[in-house]
Order: sequence, then C-alpha cells, then structure tokens
Amino acid sequence: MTTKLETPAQVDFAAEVSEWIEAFDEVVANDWEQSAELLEILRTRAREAGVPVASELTTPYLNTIPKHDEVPYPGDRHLERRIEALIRWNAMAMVHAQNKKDPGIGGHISTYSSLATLLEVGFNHFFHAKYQSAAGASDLPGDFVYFQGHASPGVYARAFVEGRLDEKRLKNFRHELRGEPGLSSYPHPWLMPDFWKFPTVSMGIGPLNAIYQARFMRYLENRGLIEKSDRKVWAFVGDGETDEVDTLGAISLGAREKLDNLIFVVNCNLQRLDGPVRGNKRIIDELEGMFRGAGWNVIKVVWGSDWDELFERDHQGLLLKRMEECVDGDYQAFKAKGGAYLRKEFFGKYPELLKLVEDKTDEDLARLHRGGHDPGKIYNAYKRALEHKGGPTVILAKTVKGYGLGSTEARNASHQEKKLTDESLKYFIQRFDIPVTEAAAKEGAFFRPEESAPEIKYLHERRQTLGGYLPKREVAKIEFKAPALETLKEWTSGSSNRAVSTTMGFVSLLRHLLKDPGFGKLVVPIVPDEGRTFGLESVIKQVGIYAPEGQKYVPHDSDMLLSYREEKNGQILEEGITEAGSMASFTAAGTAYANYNLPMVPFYMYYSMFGFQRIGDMAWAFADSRGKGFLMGGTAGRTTMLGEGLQHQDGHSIVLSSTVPTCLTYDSAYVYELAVIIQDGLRRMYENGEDVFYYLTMYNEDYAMPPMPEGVTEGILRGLYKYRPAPKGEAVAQLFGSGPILNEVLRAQEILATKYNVQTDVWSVTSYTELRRDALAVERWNRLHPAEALKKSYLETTLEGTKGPIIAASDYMKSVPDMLSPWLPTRLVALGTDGFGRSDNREHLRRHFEVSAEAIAGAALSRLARDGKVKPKTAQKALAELGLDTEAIDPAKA
Ligand SMILES: Cc1ncc(C[n+]2csc(CCOP(=O)(O)OP(=O)(O)O)c2C)c(N)n1
Ligand SMILES: [Mg+2]
Repeated sequence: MTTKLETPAQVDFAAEVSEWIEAFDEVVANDWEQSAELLEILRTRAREAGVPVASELTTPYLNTIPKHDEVPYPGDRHLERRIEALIRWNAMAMVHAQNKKDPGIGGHISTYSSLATLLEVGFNHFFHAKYQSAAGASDLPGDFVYFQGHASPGVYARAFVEGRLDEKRLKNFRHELRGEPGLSSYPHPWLMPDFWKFPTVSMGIGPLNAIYQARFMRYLENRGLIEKSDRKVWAFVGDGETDEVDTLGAISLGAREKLDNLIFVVNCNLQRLDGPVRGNKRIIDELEGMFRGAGWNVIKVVWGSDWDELFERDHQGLLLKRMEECVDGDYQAFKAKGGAYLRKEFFGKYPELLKLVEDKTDEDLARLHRGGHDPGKIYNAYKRALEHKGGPTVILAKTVKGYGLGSTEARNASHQEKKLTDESLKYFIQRFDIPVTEAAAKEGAFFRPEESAPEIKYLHERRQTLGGYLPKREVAKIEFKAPALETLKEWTSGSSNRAVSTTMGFVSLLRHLLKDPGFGKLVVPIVPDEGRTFGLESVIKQVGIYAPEGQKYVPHDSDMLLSYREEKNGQILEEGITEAGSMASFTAAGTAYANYNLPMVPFYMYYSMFGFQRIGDMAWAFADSRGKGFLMGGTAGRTTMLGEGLQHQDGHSIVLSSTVPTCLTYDSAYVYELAVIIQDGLRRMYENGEDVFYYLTMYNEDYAMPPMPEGVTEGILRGLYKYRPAPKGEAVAQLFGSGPILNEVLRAQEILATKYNVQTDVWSVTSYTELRRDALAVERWNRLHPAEALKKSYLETTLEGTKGPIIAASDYMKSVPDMLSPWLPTRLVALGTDGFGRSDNREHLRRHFEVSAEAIAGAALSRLARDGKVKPKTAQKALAELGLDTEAIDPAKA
C-alpha cells in the first residue's frame, strides 16, 4: 500500500517545501525582524492572488519566545529559589496554623503556590516601588500591581520575610477583631490602608480596573499633570477569573489606546474552584485568540527549560503533536497522577516519544516544569513585555495549582485546601529545604533567617534597587482649597423664574468648577455616552474629550458653535456605552489622590438606573479603595424620567447606594441644595481628607429654582430642613418631599389649606440615609450608655414640637422614608414609587404611583381621619374629589 506522500506529485511538493523552509530559515538567521516582514508580504501577495489565507489568532502550543532568543537570567537563581521557598513556606504555615487554631477561618494556599514564581521574578527584577523623576530623585510613584486576591497569603509572607510584618501579625491572619492589628483575608485598602492599594478579590474587578488605571495614567501624562515615566500596571489574573465578563470585556480599550504601560499575567493553572477551567479544551489557546484578536501582544510561557532539551531531540515534531492532542483535563491529570502516569499516557502514545524519555526516571518526568514555574522563562517574558511598544501585553503562563503541596497538587479540590497533612508538610520542608523540625512544621512554625543571611541581604538589595517595598499604600498630604459657598451665588440665588432642571444647574456648576484656577484642571468629567442627555455639549466644547491621538478627522459639525471636540489633552472621559468601564475610570480618578498624589475630582454622570444596580460590586470596591468623588445619577426618579418605561425609570438607586458605608446619598429638589452639597463634599473629601464619596441624584424636570432660604445649609447637609411652614396657624401634619416630588408636596400643602382648611408644614428631605445614619449612631450611644443623659439625633431635635402625622413622598421606593420609621413609629406614612415603571408622562406616572399632589393631600387627610382629626366620611369624599381611584391596582404589583 502506498501512502499519499509517496505519489510523485507529493514527493515533488515535499521537496519544494523543504527548499522554502531552508530559504526562510536563512532569512530568520540573518534578520529575525525581517522574517516577520517577509511573512507579512507573502500573506498580502497571497491575498492579492486570491489564495485564501486563514487569519491565525493562535500559535502552536509552545513558548512564544524560542530558546535561542532568550537572554540569560540576571539574578542569583540559587538565592532567589531560597527566598521563594521561604515565602512559600510561611504562606502555607500561616494558613495551615490558623486553620488548626481556628477551624473554618479559611484562607487559600494553592493559588499562591501556583503564582509564587510569577510574583517572585517580578519582585526581584521588575516591580518598582518608585521611579526616578527627571531631577534624579527616587520620588515618582512606582508600578501598580494588582495581585490575584486569594494569593494574599504569599504577599503577606513576603512582607514577613522582608521584615515588614512580624510574626504576631501573621498569627492574626483573618483575626481582625482581636484588639490588635490583623491581616485581612484579601487585599482591602479599607482594612489595611498602609498596605493594599487595590481591592481585587471580587473576580474580574482587578483586571478591569487595571486596564482603566493604565489608561488614566496616560490621561494624566497627556494632560501634563504627571511626568511621563516607565511606570507599569501589572495585573495578575486567574485563568478561571477570565470567565468573568469584566475581565475580558474591556481588553479592546488597551489596544485601542496603545497602552504599553499595561501587562496582564494570567496564571493558567488550568483550574478554578470546582475543577478544570476548560477541561475539554486548552484555556491558553482560547485566551491567546481573544487577546490577539483584541490587538494585544501575547506571550505564552507554557513549558519550562527542562523541556527544551526534549524538543531539541525530537526531530519529527512529535512532542508538539502530542501536546496539541491533549486538553487541559489531561494536563491536570498528568500533574495529579505523577511521573509513571505521564510516561504511560503522554509519552506512551508514540514509541518515539517513549524513547525520548527512556533515560529519565519517573521522578524526573514528574518534575518537568511548566513555564510559569521557571524563572528564566518568566524573566524573558516580562522583559519582552516591558520592551513591547504600542500596546498592552498579556503573558499566559502555564502553572500547577497547589504546586509543591504534594498530595493536593492539581487536584480538583485543591482550591479549598486549608490544612495540609503531616505527610505533605514533611514533603514540603524536605523539597524546599526549610530548616524547621517536622514537629514544628506540623504546627505551622514560621521561619525567617537572620538579617545577615545571604538570601535576606539579597532580597533587600533587590528591593532597594527597585525603589523600596511593595505593596504599600502611602497618602501624602494634599493641598486643596474648596471654593467658598459665597463664590457659588449663581447657583444658590435661584433661577429668577426661569424653568431649569437640577441637571442643567449641575452642568453649569460643573462648567464653573472646570474654570476654577486652582483645582479646575483636577476635575474629571466622566460620561458613558450620555453627554447629550445631560446637556454636556457646552462642556465638550469647553474642555474637549480626551482622545490620545487627538482628532484625526474634521467633525461634520465643525462649523457649529458646539461641535464635537476630541483632543489629546481633552479633559472629559467619554467612555462609550460602558458603565463598568466608566466606573473603573471613576475608580482610577477617585483614588488618584493616593496613587499619584493628585486630588483628582471625578464627576461621573450617568443614567441613574444603570448605576448601582449594574455596577454595585464596583461601587463597593471603590469604597474599599477609599475612593473620593461624585457619582451623579442623572434622569433620576421613577416618575420624573418620563416616557422611558420599566427599564429606565429609577426608583431604587438610593436604596442601593445606602448599602455602601462610605457613600453619602442626597436627593436634591433644588439647585441650591446641590450646590451646597457639592461645595461641602469638596471640603470634606479633599480639604479634610475624609474617605467618603457622594451619590447625588439629578433630575430632568424643568421648574423655577427658588433662591436659597436663610439658614438652611446645615439642614441640607444633615438631610432635613423646613422649607415652607404652614401658611396660616399651626400645622396639624408634616409633609416631607424630596427631588421634584417636593413640588408636588408644596401643591398638596396648598390643596390641603385652601380646600380642606388643613394646615401643614413642608420639609425638604435631602438625605434619608444621612438622617438614618445619624439617628442610628445616637441610638447606639444611648444603648451603650444607659446611665447617661439621653442624646437626641438631628432628626429628633429638628422635629421636636412638630405635630401630627408625617406624610413623606419621593420619587423613590417607600423603603427610603421608611429608613426613619424606628424614630417616628406612629407618625410616618411613606409614599413612593414601588413597582415597575411605565412609559407615560409625568402626570400619569405620578397618579399611577400615588405621588401626585392630589395623592399626597389624600394621604394626609386619610391619615388625619385615622387619627380622629378629620371625619372619616370627609376624608373618603375628599379622595373622590381629588380624583383618586381608590380601587386601582396597587402600583407595587402592577
Ligand atoms: C465575583 C466572584 N465570584 C466568585 C468568587 C469566589 N472565588 C474565589 S477564587 C475562585 C476561583 C478562582 O479561580 P482562578 O481565577 O482560576 O484562580 P486560581 O485560584 O486558580 O489561581 C472563586 C470562584 C469571587 N472571589 N469573586
Ligand atoms: Mg486557575
């Protein structure tokens, strides 16, 4: 029988192929770069000739950097191996011991064990804690490193070996409530403000924030606010973490904006929590295709140096063929089941491969390294990443989950492993040569050599060369002067009967702030393709949209006054339709005070419905990061945002924002309220250095803005002030209103007075959340000090002496006013917008949700009837007179 290759035509073709390869090899040998160019020319030629050319997004399952292109390792491999072993041990000992002492306290050992070498090469050779400024001083902020969150034990262990954390502190891992400093489970700047910079443990948030951080760094450089430097953003990402849309959803931005200051390292240990990431495929191939397709420089680090020799001896390409036949599920089994299994199942498929390893023992085979555990391969990849210009780099490093942990290595259950068996501990101290006794090992004894030990000296020397220690969060004192409220008269003195919205008022205030000679340049307007909705055209003209390449086209509206303006040093971050991306920019800007020593003031303006409910987890991480700034929820209110219906009308973002401890929420009715709150926010966050941020609603209903009454600023800021007292005599009921619903409340006051002779006071409630927080704090104090005189909250003090029920109406859910119920047990009646929105106009929406003036007046009368102050029949009749359909379906269920 003849094979295909033996036909004369095939023999001729094979000879031709050899000639081509020989010629190509020659070009490669002469000039590596030219060979790539040649291929590209051939490809173009093929296309011209109509030959179909498949676009290749993936390359063979090999290291991207061939052996002959590697540079030698610059470090002391022996000492670095020693340091890494010590860190591995202490990380493991910490988690092991803590779980022995306090069962169930948790922690992870297998993630760090797969990541250790990837981090160590970075720590010893790449991660700068500081850079030198042009003047030569080592005072520019260094690289930003986003650590895989659950690899934190390794980061703590390194800080211990460096002498930055002591043994006592390690013993308080996950013991944060014992009266002495603990170590938080994961990276949390809120809990360890001197240590962690970036919260990363909610999967996907780290990589997303890293991309926008790198972009923000360029923004600051291009706007001339920071010096250009070689600073990099490194993000260490789990391969399972790439399942999160957040991880991959913004990678195209990296390439589009040519972020060569961004390096992703994906720790491809092939496992996530439950089992393999892509059991039936290869995650590295999948990620290679996605990142390359998005325009990233991809460097694969698949195999360790001990495979090089096997590749060299394999002249038929069988090794690669076999590698490409296997899927990740196989690779996991090869590691979990040891050398004999690998010989039989991997090499055993082809007799030639078996022969290739006949001189190796099973132990040798078991030890064949993956690229992510080989410092030489990693060093070369990092070096290439640093040298790469014009775009971001991703390093796909193949590793083993639970590396070095004996029986837990590459097991499905290894993620959850917290304690090791005596056997595994013994194996570890022997394999990594840790000088503790077996008995001490079982107890998880820590070990740090003397300061004079060569490995410790080396470790410090490396870090000194790189500008100090990491991670470290340092906040320099910032100079900032908030504008005095008197300078904002234009916004506090009313609109002189001109109908405007709070959104319009805010936008003109923003324009004013942008012009401030002091901090105007620090203001960062952020918008996810909603600028026109909020009337930002004038701001676009004023400060331009940031576009790192400038404006390479003539905009079609260039002859108009408010044309679309993109600029290299533009100030607005127009993010396109990505609330998550915008929130990541808000995070980069809102933490710039700590990360760049620059008190940037972000105003992120968005459709309030697509805020907290969409990016809630990122808002939580923002608070954890001690972020500052203003979230501006536009088109707020379930009945004020008219026409848009169920998906767009927001009646609950205030409920969601109230769950974030450092977020101050305000729901303003008038522009002067907004101005007072923003002025005070600038003062508190930037002048006083408070780690808080603001969520402010902005509405699109136009009405005349009144001038600010005398003496209300404290009330505005604390959440409640009397806006209009009863016109005649003493009020028998109190009406609370917020946002544009305050106008409905005022109309209700009139209806009640004129039609029913019922006097009421009207209050503007700017913040139920702040009133509640204050009341809770006072209540707690009273609870803990039963022998002392009772204190009163602002709410109680302010309402003292007022009479009658309180009818509270807003464009938000009833649970918002209900926040005050514990202190107003028999008084509060909440009206609000529970239920799904509808497409209709404001009048119909307010009637439907029962927050119209008529509904508010009706609710007051009804309640007064129950209290015996109005005849029940009169109240019932009034409801009919007011046009209220008492049998309509409950909007909460409609
Ligand atoms: C948003 C989110 N969902 C779930 C988790 C819980 N979790 C922590 S680690 C983990 C698996 C991580 O796998 P991978 O990213 O591959 O990291 P590895 O530990 O393998 O390095 C999961 C599901 C989380 N931290 N965040
Ligand atoms: Mg993994």
